[in-house]
Amino acid sequence: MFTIITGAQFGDEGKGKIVDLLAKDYDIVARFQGGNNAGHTVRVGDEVYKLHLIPSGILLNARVLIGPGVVLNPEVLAEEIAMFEKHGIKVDSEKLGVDAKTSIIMPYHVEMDGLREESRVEKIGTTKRGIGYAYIDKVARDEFRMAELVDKGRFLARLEELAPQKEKEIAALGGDPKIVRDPTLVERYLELGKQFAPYITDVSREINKALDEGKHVMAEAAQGTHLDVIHGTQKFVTSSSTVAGSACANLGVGPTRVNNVTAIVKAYITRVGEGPLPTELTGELGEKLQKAGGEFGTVTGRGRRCGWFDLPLLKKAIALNGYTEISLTKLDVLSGLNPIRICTGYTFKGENLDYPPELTEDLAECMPVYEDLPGWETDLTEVKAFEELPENARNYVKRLEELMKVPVNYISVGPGREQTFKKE
Ligand code: 2SA
Ligand code: GDP
Ligand code: MG
Repeated sequence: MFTIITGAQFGDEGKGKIVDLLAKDYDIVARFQGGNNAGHTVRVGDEVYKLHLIPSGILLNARVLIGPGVVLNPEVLAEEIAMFEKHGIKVDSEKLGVDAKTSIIMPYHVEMDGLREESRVEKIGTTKRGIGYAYIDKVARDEFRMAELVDKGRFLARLEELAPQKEKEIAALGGDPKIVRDPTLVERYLELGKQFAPYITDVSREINKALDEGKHVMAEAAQGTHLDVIHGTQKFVTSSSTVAGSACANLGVGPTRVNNVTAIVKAYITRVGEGPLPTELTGELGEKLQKAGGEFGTVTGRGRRCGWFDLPLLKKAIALNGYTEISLTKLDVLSGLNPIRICTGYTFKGENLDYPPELTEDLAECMPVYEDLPGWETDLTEVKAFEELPENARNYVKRLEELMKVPVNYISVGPGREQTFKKE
């Protein structure tokens, strides 16, 4: 069985939590794109794990894989492994595999991301983790791959080949070209390479073999559908493809093998960084949602912008991903709000739209049209079954389901593993 899980909005829908919850039924969980711009939070009891690279299936028995479409900062991977070992969770090569072709984020990529973002008049609001520049080098065929990181001879030869060009690029952005061949950084990367050598694997081969043997494999996306580099709200997007089809291409698994495509959908919407968000709530209500939902970037700590549920954007996400089921998260955060609004369409240049316009600049001009539903006061965080929800909360979920036309399987009412139940 092959399941792909993606975020249906702008990221931070609670992918980490749901992947952790579902991972008990999977033999392999694999990350297929992005890098340490991602922050996936898994809470188990009193422990909170913020994962950037290692898939959120790590806490259960699944083997976890980092695919060749990921951009990997080796220092961050080392920190993550050390963090788990401190918690008594061994992350050896039995548990974790990294593809030989995974692209490496170099210190100069991080530097270039920061310099470019600073110099932009109209910012994107990147996480400044070097993601875009690592992907530029991948596409330009100027990247370091994992196979080079773990082999001193190959690494130094590649550095020799690439350094002159990289030095020019950094200087052009106003940075110090010395970072490219900085001996301390080079030494550190070689050390990390040595540490990671045992983890090298062929992710496509492993997954296809597991599927042939009837095992269960899950692909875990990072960021969200509307941050997709091809289909998202350019230029306010990340540099990888975040939609379900990308899991097949990036992991090297044919589309004929996919069984389920699960959406993680927040009961409202958030966005971190710049770019249009038609239902954005500024002022007191927005702050209230931000506070109640703990809506602060898992990587950067930036406040996330909050808004009402946006159906047109969700319809597009359903089209782009072909979802078979939806896990609805953070329903608890809406307690105490009355009414609760659902954006069912937009007005744009005097017309009514029920689907987002294709261009970002047009989306930025869309005004939401709302349907109001009565709210509820009750705290939902202890609720254990759909029937236990207050009637208005049940009606909100049923109405969303009716509008989305995709069944809701799980409902999440808190960050903990146990704060989840099936809708049935
Ligand atoms: P980048 O760094 O090049 O990928 O930034 C480009 C845009 O993508 C957005 N982006 C994200 N949006 C939501 N969550 C992300 N992860 C972190 C989290 C974000 C954080 O889990 O909270 O801590 O700030 C993420 N990563 C990238 C980014 O905001 C830009 O709009
Ligand atoms: P991801 O990037 O999609 O994995 O999401 P993040 O971890 O960046 O952000 C989601 C945040 O919401 C985390 O702090 C989670 O612990 C928390 N969370 C997840 N599901 C729920 C929920 O149902 N209710 C509440 N209140 N918090 C949740
Ligand atoms: Mg996140």
